Amino acid sequence: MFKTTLSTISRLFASSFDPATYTPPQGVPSPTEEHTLELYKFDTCPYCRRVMRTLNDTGLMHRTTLHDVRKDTKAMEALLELTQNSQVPCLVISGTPLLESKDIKHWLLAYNYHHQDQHT
Ligand SMILES: N[C@@H](CCC(=O)N[C@@H](CS)C(=O)NCC(=O)O)C(=O)O
Repeated sequence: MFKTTLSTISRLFASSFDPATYTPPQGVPSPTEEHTLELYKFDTCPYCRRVMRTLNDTGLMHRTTLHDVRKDTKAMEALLELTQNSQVPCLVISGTPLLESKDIKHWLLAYNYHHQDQHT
């Protein structure tokens, strides 16, 4: 019932996105399972801020490890190793990188939908 209501609200306020029927891009872990979450970002990046807002809104922030690629050279090296690219934001889901803020946001909303009882 609660999930149905949430799904309806999110459909109304987040255009056509529905966390209940979301399927991740190929090779990206399913949000229905438990995962470790890491976010590579930097503070003035607007796309990173969008993802940070989603982490805050969903309550997932406290269980996400943040890496600032502008403050931590080791973090930038790790990002380059993972993606062969310096693009942020990059969400690393149990070791698998996901780029593009919109895709990251959708994955997080779906993850929150399936795990909200565990982290609130
Ligand atoms: N379409 C991407 C854009 C991300 C983007 O442009 N990020 C910039 C920082 S604001 C970046 O990482 N630039 C460095 C690079 O691409 O190597 C998204 O929505 O995530």
